[in-house]
Amino acid sequence: MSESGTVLPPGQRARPDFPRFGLPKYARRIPSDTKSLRLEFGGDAIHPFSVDEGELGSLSRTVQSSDFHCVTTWSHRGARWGGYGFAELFRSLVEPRLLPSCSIQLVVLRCRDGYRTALPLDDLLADDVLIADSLDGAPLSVEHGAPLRLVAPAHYGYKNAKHLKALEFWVDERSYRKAGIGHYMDHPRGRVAFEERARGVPGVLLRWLYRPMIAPNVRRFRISGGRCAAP
Ligand SMILES: Nc1nc2c(c(=O)[nH]1)N[C@H]1C(S)=C(S)[C@@H](COP(=O)(O)O)O[C@H]1N2
Ligand SMILES: [Mo]
Repeated sequence: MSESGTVLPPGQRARPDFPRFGLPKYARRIPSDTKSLRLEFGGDAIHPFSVDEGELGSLSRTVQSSDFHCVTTWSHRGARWGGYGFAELFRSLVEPRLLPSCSIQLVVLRCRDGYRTALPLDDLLADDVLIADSLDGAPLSVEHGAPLRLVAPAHYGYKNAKHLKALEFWVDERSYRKAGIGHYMDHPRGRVAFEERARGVPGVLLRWLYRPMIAPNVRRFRISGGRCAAP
């Protein structure tokens, strides 16, 4: 976890606000349901199941402050997230449903706006990874991924999936990686400290490519008076 007051990771610049952001394709996609606390669990390594508010509420809550780093080089410092620790959620809900002689390598995160990304299970088991439902003491807003989002501070923003719908636990990553060439942007890990901005392209180079895109994209993602439709 990188706390305010420390040096920013390579190539990042702080901005005072915390804009709604993402790939342009998702700018106008607000999920029709941003309220129900339902999460689905699947993938080839577990017995599928789903949880609702009640089961989530039985897990212990945690609060954590961390910096948020978008791959396009903007960072928002000192966000205070509240929610459920991923590791505890995994140990108490997922591990008991693990299929015999299966080990999990990859977790695919699917979102209610159609967005998806993936991380190795080991990265998600870090202490500072949360399934968050609050930000800075208030319920998570639609802008920031209501009702539930992933918070993985050591990973770029694009791994911090908003509007979570399902988590899939896979034995290996073949089925995910072969799913399209569009995935070249999605680095298998996307660690901020190592500037893993994208697969196959040096992170340093992408800084210069991405920076001019920030301002227009922040405008594109601004939610103003009902212009966003359900997907
Ligand atoms: N469902 C969903 N999650 C998403 C995205 C998205 O478009 N849809 N964009 C990602 C990107 S690129 C970033 S930088 C962060 C932005 O989070 P914010 O809108 O809370 O600033 O969300 C990430 N998670
Ligand atoms: Mo991002």
